[in-house]
Amino acid sequence: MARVFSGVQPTGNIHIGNYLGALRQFVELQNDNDCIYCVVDMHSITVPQNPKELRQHILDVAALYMAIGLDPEKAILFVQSDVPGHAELSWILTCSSYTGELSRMTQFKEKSRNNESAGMGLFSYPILMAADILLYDTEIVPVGNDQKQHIELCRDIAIRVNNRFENTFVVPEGKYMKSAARVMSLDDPTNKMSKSAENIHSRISLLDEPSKIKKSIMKATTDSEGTIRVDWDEKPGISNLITIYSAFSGIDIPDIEKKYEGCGYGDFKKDLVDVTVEALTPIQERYAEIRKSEELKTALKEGAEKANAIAVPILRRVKKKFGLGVKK
Ligand code: ATP
Ligand code: LTN
Repeated sequence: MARVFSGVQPTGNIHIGNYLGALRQFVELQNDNDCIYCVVDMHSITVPQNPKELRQHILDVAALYMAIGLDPEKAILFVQSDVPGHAELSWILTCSSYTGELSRMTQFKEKSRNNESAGMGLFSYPILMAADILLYDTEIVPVGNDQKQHIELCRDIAIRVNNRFENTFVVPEGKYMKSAARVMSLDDPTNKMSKSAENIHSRISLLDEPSKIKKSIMKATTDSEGTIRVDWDEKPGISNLITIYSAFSGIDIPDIEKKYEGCGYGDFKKDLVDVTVEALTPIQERYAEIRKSEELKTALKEGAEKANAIAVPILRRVKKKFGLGVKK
């Protein structure tokens, strides 16, 4: 049994990129591992949030966790700010990090674009993420490919501290999906599908209605060649759609290419709409039930208590190594 930890931000619009790239593996891992999954609300305030909407989005993501099959009896589900150790460890790690390594993070560079008034939270975001992971002696972190650089930074910080104070942290490993680890935007397949992109047809959210799914897929960017085959360099749009088809249907990519030999993009896209709607409908039905139930809040409250019980002794160990505090 390995300790597994991962988190998702409560920023609305959880999309099929988040699901296929990360959330899907959360479910598989919960049967044979000691899993902890968090709604990282403190990460979301790195950009301004409307408090009322944020509270709703926290519950939305937690309900989605359960709707995709995470079971609070098997995995700990909780909200980051309900466990104070995340913020505390984050400061300790801040003092073991370098401004240089943080300024090299591509996510920060993209989001701040050299703007002097870019938030400090955006800059130190990867340190809070490292704290999330190290607070639980995590061994495995299932995430999308886009998080590789943040995981490497977390490992670097853990190793650096261990070199100073032996056996302070467990050094974690990232776990990335083999296929669909990076789902691309439907309107610009050279960029990853993102919650924050302006065009809603660039993504398919897990809670989209069939008519919206259809519109987004039918509008998706392809190319003028007209054959259904994967070629990420020349045909990123259709390659992305085939990958999504494969991930939802469980059919291997070469079999999909064979099945659609001689067919046009229109026919393939129509089938992709059906495959996607079929995969998302049961999730949406469970979501509607869980979101309005009391079971959700109870699960999160119990989850926070269980998470805190694991975090407290680990934080005590870390503080002791650094010589902090006098309370036993
Ligand atoms: P976005 O860019 O859409 O705002 P994010 O990475 O900021 O996404 P999170 O909610 O924190 O959003 O991400 C949850 C998980 O989804 C992470 O493990 C991340 O790696 C993964 N993920 C996000 N976008 C994609 C994508 N397009 N393809 C595959 N995985 C993704
Ligand atoms: N930065 C991550 C979300 C995240 C996370 C974590 C993922 C915050 N803390 C700890 C894994 C482990 C992202 O996906 N954007």
